Amino acid sequence: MPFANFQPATGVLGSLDLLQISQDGPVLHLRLNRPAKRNAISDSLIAQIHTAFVNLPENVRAVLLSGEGEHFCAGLDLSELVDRDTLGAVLHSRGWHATFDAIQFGRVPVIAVLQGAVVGGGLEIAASCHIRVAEPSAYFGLPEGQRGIFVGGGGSVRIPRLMGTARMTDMMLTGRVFDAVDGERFGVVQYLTGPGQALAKGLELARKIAGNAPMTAFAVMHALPRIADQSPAEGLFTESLMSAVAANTPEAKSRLRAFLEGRAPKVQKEPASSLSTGSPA
Ligand code: 1HE
Repeated sequence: MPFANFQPATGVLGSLDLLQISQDGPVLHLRLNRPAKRNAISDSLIAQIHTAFVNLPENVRAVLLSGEGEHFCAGLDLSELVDRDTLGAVLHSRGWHATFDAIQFGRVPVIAVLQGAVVGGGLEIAASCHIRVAEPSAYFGLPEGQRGIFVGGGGSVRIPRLMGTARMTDMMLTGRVFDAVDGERFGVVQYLTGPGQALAKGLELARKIAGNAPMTAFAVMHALPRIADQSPAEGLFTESLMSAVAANTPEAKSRLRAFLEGRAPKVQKEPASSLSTGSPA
């Protein structure tokens, strides 16, 4: 258990043998647990990730997603790819979409903690999370181009929204791999930490996020990306509806009252920290 106080999950979540899941209060830590295969995503692993995200305990408010071992995730388990026919391949890709949608459009924000290889489907799962924290060892690649295949786990939709279509095109055509510093520069990584510090930083962020009003988490996760896909006029209209819904929750009213009565913290600059540089994006 990398964190003191975290208790191993029980029930459905405890039965998933390719994941290690533990929980401390509102924060759930989900680790990909196939380090001998560099956490390559097999059919069983993708199914278990889906099961985990659609069965999060009611009291969970934030999830930390990390990979066991030196690499976050080596992407698709290539040993399972060769025997699939065309329909099987389409259905396989749709299964990945369902799983990564369950992450991106689930109930609670997910923070990915990245180290070593974040490649292929590993970058696709990281892109479906809401915040990415990286160790200096993290590196990013899309070897699909070199393997003669294409992304199939939502990468063509999510990755350009982080780094831009031109950078993704370059990665796929030339096999370009970039490091954690460029990952932050290109908008894939929001926090780049010192060595061995990303999990702690991820946990700190998860605890902060878990303290937010659930409606705010919902609005950020569900309204924000949809508004980004809408025309400006539709986006502004959706924003008005979402902001009215959020402002009318009892929790928003009590938080606003607390500020007006001097009981809530003011907005403050973060203290300079050696642990993290926040990306300007
Ligand atoms: C794997 C996989 C895998 C490792 N599928 N078995 N992804 C890739 O093209 C990345 C392929 N992997 C690598 O380039 C390297 O393994 C790593 C850079 C990630 C790590 O290198 P290293 O030296 O630490 O490990 P290794 O010795 O290469 O691998 C250890 C074992 O993991 C080895 O198995 P073993 O039985 O010989 O010990 C590897 O075969 C196995 N392994 N990666 C299967 N990916 C929905 S579409 C998504 C499309 C994609 O994701 S394409 C990208 C696929």
